[in-house]
Amino acid sequence: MNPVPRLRAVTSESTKTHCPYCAFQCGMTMTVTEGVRRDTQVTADEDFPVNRGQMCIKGFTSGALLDHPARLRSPLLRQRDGRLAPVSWDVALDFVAERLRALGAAHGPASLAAFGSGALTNEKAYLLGKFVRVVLRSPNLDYNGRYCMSSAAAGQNRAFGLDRGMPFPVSDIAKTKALMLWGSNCAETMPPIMQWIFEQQAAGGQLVVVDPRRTDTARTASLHLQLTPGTDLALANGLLHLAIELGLVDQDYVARRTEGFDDLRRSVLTSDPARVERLTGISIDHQIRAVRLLGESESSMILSGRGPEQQSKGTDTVSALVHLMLALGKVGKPASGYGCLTGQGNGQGGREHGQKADQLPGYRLIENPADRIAIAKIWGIDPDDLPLKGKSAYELLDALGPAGGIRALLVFGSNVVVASPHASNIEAKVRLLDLLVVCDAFENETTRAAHVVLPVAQWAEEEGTMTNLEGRVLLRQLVRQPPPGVKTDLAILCALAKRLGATRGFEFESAEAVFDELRAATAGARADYSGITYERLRREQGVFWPCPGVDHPGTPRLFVEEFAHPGGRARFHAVPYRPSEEVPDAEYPLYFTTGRYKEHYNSGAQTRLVDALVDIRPEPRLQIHPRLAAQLGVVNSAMVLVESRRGAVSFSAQLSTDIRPDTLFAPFHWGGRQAANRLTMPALDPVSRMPEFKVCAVRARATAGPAPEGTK
Ligand SMILES: Nc1nc2c(c(=O)[nH]1)N[C@H]1C(S)=C(S)[C@@H](COP(=O)(O)OP(=O)(O)OC[C@H]3O[C@@H](n4cnc5c(=O)[nH]c(N)nc54)[C@H](O)[C@@H]3O)O[C@H]1N2
Ligand SMILES: Nc1nc2c(c(=O)[nH]1)N[C@H]1C(S)=C(S)[C@@H](COP(=O)(O)OP(=O)(O)OC[C@H]3O[C@@H](n4cnc5c(=O)[nH]c(N)nc54)[C@H](O)[C@@H]3O)O[C@H]1N2
Ligand code: SF4
Ligand SMILES: [Mo]
Repeated sequence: MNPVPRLRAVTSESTKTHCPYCAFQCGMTMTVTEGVRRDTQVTADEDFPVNRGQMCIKGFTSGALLDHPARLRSPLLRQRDGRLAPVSWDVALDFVAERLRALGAAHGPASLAAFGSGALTNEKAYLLGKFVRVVLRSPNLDYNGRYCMSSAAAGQNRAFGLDRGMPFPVSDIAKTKALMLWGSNCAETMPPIMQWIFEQQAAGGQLVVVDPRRTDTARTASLHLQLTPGTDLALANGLLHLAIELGLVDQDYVARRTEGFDDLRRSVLTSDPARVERLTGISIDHQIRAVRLLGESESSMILSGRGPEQQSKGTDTVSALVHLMLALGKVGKPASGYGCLTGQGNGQGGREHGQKADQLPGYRLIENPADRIAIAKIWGIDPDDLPLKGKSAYELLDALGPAGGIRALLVFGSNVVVASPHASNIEAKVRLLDLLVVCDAFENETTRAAHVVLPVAQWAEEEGTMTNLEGRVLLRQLVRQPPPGVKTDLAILCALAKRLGATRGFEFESAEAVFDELRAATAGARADYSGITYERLRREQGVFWPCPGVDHPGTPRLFVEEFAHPGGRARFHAVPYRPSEEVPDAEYPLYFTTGRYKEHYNSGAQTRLVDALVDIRPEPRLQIHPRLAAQLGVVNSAMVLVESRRGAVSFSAQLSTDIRPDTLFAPFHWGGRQAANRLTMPALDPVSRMPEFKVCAVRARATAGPAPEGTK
């Protein structure tokens, strides 16, 4: 397969594309200059209507990844002496195919697994799903979006019958009178979004932020609710209780557009403000102020981030946020409703096209007979040959090795040993595999355990579509040719399929050809892309799905008239409060929570390679309140040993009154002895299977050196 047209040899050429990192998918212009050295400059696209000429420092410095000296330029194969050594593509692919065939024959297809990513284009997510189901015939495919968007997706599906992170465009933010950012630190995690929030404030709008830390985002708010970690569900139910008490419920809307309100109303009777204050630490006054702002403003909006979602009750918490906005009659109204700020570059599209254990393309479900028939027809197979649903991300990784039954794992776009909860467990589990294949542009903590590493093209070196946080499908254009020695993910999947005996279905000339099959596979499905073409995407500034025909304008706003459940009504679902799986006690008396720095991205596999970012943020710091630090005898920059029931990490202390005195915070962008995830908790949400990244119990003490190696 030759997916990329040849680029003219020129000294300097500019191409419009999008950022490699987050779901804001800033439009950017990349200028490649061929001189003595090849240099790639990045500027923000003034015309793209989402970022409007702004970007963050990660996007501006992303060009450094393209010609980076650490870039992989040849497949690597683990040798007898334990080292990874360069080999040819034929040797590497033959080896992988042969091992997959042998392991599948010995242990059955379910022993072969793959792990995908919200960083993958729609085309890659689609083809990975097809490869695992059709070629490997395994149910075990899941992806890092499980760690990211899964609770918001499950909560929205339950209430609305459909999940599109934001059911309205980003520009609606500027028009809402009251905005509540619930557990999102978007000033650091999506900086250009702040222009819409500042516009909203300049027009007299109010901003409320719910976060246990006074973040850069919280600092811009008129009301900051600095709640106890893991108590969001209590607060959300409490606000609904107050809305009922204060007569803020839109009775007419509830009667016309929803069902199940009576049960819900009864379920929040005990969520009275005094109890909620005791659980969350948010005063009754502040509860009343917050709910009045949402209920009495002509338009109001809740946008959630990972704070409330990355909990073992994340689905219920998102449900409670949605309930509140439904009860206030806001969902589907102009500049109003609930939305979630999707995280990864293609966190939205990545969850629609079948790399999730229970899904087929277009939000079809792998255990729904009609969906199986529709997709089997597109793929030219018998529906009975499609596997059933497989294990969720953490459960899949936890099952690696002979005891769990998964013998081979292919990873596309995730640094699983850094990003997973209870990381030392996953570090140990990947070493039990008979075959670990990692496709990446760089080595990272996960490739250290790999038998084979396959070097891939990066975002600017291939075409593909991404779906941003608004549900806007956009085209990443080819900016420059990939360097010699690397292949695209699509080419790797096709080459492996061929070696494993697929005679058809994996012969694509281009990413566009894969997209055309995806369009057909989603026709008539909930996430319908059938009317979106590359040609349109080149002309238009993205197209919002669902888009069921080439003449259809796309759908920027959902739920204006009806919801996606049969009958068109939104559904309430009682979600009583329950505490986090692990809460502080005498032995482990503090909360530990995790999140992000502006300068680093996720596992840090990419941003730790960019000097300009490492200069600003060379290491993770432990955010700690000065009162707690004094109790521990810790001064600023001193080392603190933090221990949970699962592991220990030493961090340099960063004293700050911005955090609650009962809570410690660290970012998860580093691995090994600096990995915050050695401490975190693998308790999973019963519906979404989201891990409890945001809450666990720890103890802390002053220490002289790094934490000891070894796991608990
Ligand atoms: N700079 C940067 N930007 C990114 C990323 C990155 O790694 N770095 N990653 C991208 C991705 S994949 C994602 S998912 C998004 C994430 O974007 P955000 O959701 O903004 O990111 P987080 O920092 O994980 O979490 C947000 C906030 O939740 C708070 N929090 C912790 N515990 C609780 C709690 O119990 N309740 C509440 N209400 N809040 C709590 C934290 O203090 C933190 O400020 O960012 C995207 N953008
Ligand atoms: N404690 C704690 N842990 C967390 C979180 C948290 O808030 N707290 N957040 C969770 C969340 S929201 C997320 S999204 C995960 C993210 O964490 P990870 O799943 O590790 O994701 P990344 O670090 O973004 O990317 C991993 C790799 O993908 C590669 N890559 C990028 N694009 C492509 C591509 O197109 N093809 C291929 N083959 N490779 C590619 C990069 O080079 C990088 O090595 O972490 C989760 N872990
Ligand atoms: S906000 Fe997100 S998309 Fe925009 S430049 Fe930063 S990382 Fe890239
Ligand atoms: Mo994420």
